[in-house]
Amino acid sequence: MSKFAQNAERVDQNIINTSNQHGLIILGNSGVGKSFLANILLGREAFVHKFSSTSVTHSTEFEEIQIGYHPLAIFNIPGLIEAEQERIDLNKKEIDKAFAQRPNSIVMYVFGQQGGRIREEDVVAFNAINAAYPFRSKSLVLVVNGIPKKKRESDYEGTTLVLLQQLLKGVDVNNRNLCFLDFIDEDDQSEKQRIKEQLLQTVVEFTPSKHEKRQEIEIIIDQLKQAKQLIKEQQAKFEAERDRYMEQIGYSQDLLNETLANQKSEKESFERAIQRQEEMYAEQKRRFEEECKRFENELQNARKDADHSQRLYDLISKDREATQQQIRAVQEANNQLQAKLIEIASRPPPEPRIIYEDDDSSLCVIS
Ligand SMILES: Nc1nc2c(ncn2[C@@H]2O[C@H](COP(=O)(O)OP(=O)(O)OP(=O)(O)O)[C@@H](O)[C@H]2O)c(=O)[nH]1
Ligand SMILES: [Mg+2]
Repeated sequence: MSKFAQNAERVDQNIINTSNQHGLIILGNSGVGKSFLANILLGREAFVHKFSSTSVTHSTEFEEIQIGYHPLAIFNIPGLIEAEQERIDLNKKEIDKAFAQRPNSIVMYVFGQQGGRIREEDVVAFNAINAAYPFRSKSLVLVVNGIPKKKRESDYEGTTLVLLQQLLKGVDVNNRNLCFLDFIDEDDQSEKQRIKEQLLQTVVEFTPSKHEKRQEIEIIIDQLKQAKQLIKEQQAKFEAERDRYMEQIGYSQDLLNETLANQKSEKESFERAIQRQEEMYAEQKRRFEEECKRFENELQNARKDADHSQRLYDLISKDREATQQQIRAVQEANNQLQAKLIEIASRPPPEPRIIYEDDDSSLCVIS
């Protein structure tokens, strides 16, 4: 493909990318509360969620919320790991669909917990999806959902943060992108409002970025046991060496407490979200205009080149015509000469004539 065509394609691509196509892709295993949290963000019961021994969401869907003037698609996607390989493979496809529909997204990965412990399968699924669609720091939010409000240790969050830093490959885990959500009473609207604010205040600090697929999401049921065992061993090692991390845990806990205390009202977080979106669109618009200008310049240059070539072609054509006329004239002259030659060659030889010399009549010359 020519450079010109490539640029034209890039401008086209930008037109697609700069349209208001942003998403919040909520990922995590089955039952961690993805649909429940999506509904809280939407402020209505848009997606089915239930207490169930089998997975609930089986196909990808999304609903849009308006942030300022811009829509954000909130995705409801199946969890990744299930008991049968067939279902896992279907779930992978549904996750692919979400990234295909909104590559420009914020990813929210939800962890469940069992008695406070991070579940191995959640780490395995995280690492598998992250290997397929590398998460970016500026667009990745981590959530630990359903934590009992009262019964946790004072450094539970700090410890979990440091543990996740050990377990999650290739991503930064910090007090800004990690969010702990209480298990709330479903019928208590003020509790739901509190969770919504907490989520929004976290999410607005992040900007959607483009997610490109590097490889297939690799979860193979036969290897799952082994992968989970590895994570279990890492957790046990962390537990055994906990004393080594005490300082880090205390520091992280303080930062998390500070972040929670600093989180502002929903109105302020919405304003912040709008401001972020405006900044993002202004940046995209600027880049798009730059691309258009570059494209326009290239177009003009190509036109100039084409004009120049046309003039050259005209000149050469004219020259060619003059040369052809000359050739025709030379050929004409040549033909005339040939004709003359033939005509001369075909003339009968002249009759021999006898010329007498004046002074001696006995001598003569035959010419
Ligand atoms: N009361 C209450 N229920 C919660 C909370 N978080 C999750 N749940 C419940 O946990 C159950 C599972 O949540 P879902 O939202 O269906 O989980 P999911 O991740 O969408 O699961 P799949 O669709 O199977 O992938 C539902 O009954 C939710 O209502 C919470 O903070 N409080
Ligand atoms: Mg669901």
